[in-house]
Amino acid sequence: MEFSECELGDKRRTQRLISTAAKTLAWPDGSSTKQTETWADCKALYRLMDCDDVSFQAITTPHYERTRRNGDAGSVRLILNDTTEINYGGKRRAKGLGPVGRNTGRGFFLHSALMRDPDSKQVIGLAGQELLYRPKKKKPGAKNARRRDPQREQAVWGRLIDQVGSPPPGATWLHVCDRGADDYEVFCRAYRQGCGWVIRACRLNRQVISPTGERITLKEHLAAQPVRGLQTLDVPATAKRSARTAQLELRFAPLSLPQPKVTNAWIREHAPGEPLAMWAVELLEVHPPTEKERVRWVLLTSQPVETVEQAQQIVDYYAQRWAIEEYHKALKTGCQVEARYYREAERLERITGLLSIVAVQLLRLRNLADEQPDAIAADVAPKKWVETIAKVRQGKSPRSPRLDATTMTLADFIKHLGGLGGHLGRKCDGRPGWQTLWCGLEKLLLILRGCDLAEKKCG
Ligand SMILES: [Mn+2]
Repeated sequence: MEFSECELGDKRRTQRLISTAAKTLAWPDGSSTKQTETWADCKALYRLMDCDDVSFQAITTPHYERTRRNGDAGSVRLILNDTTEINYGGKRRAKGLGPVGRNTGRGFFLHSALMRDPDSKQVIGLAGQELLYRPKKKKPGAKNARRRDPQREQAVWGRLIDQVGSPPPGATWLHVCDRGADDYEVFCRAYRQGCGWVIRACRLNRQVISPTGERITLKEHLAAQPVRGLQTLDVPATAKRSARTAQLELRFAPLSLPQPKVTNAWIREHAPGEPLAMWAVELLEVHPPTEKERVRWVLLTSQPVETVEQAQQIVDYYAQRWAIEEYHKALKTGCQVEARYYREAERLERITGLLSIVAVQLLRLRNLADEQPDAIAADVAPKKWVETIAKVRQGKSPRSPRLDATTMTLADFIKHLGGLGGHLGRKCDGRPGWQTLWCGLEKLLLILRGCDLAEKKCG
């Protein structure tokens, strides 16, 4: 279904893409030769990945278009934007790749917009993506000249917002972005598309206009606000610090953002005449262990924030940004996008297009198990999968010795799928990780094929 609307210049190519995607889903972390199984299939896949009509955009656009139709009047959808680097390593000999990492790796960047329903927490799909290369040498010039440059790397945030476009009538789309997107042009582009935003502020010393018309810095404006709430946050341990519970103060205020002094041609032509009205929400840790470790989120949003509940809603929207980091993991760890051995950048781009949509499906399956653990698995996953899991894993779980496909919950289904992939399922093991799940899926599909063959022979 995901690929049937692709315009690749030939119906047979579309068919080939569909069958390739099905095989990739069955073995997401296999290399192309493993996924195709026969030499003829493999050659056909290589030929497909060699076609000029089969571009990254041609493979992925129908999926984006379907995602963008989502959202009834009155509904809210988050569009989580972020960039990840696809790094094939420094030793990779492939034509056309650019520098990534600290200029030691070779590859490209993938900037994605993932749509999510903030209430059901369901990932809907990708609303747009752009693949980009970092120029070999950094352009010389002063900071201001770089800010005027329409080709600067930061411009991708705005371009993707335009690619995603406007929401259906009555629906609210909120672009959720990290500090990389704190740029006047990004706000303007979202505003012009009729979209809202929740963007973490990067520069706290930027000039804003307070409701009384004063020009002050964002930092000063927030410091002048009363504390509106207190909350705690569990900060997990890392290699450098121990875990702690942070005490946070909540502040919020309306403001407007004036056009910056350093502009570019697009801003001069398209920016609204008056300063952009928005709200700021701040979470500030009161007693941090050191100044460097202080938790501080300053979020700029188009949504009115007049009550503590509304402020917490904005914080919750921003916290849902982790889903795009999960998506990147599904793409890299689950689908092994960086372990594809084509020799030309164009071919690597095409396979990345295919895998980026497969990764959405994988992420969706695991999220569903997290959010609706008690849902009946047979309603969501293919019935045959559930029946087979129930048979194969019969008696493997001491607490529920009898497995019944009609009553098996989604949480149990994922647990047993992880079990097939080698997850021990002890309390200390947590939930199965990406790789374990795909191992389990791979085995399950092999079992299903065996069953199919046996049925054909006997029947
Ligand atoms: Mn980022």
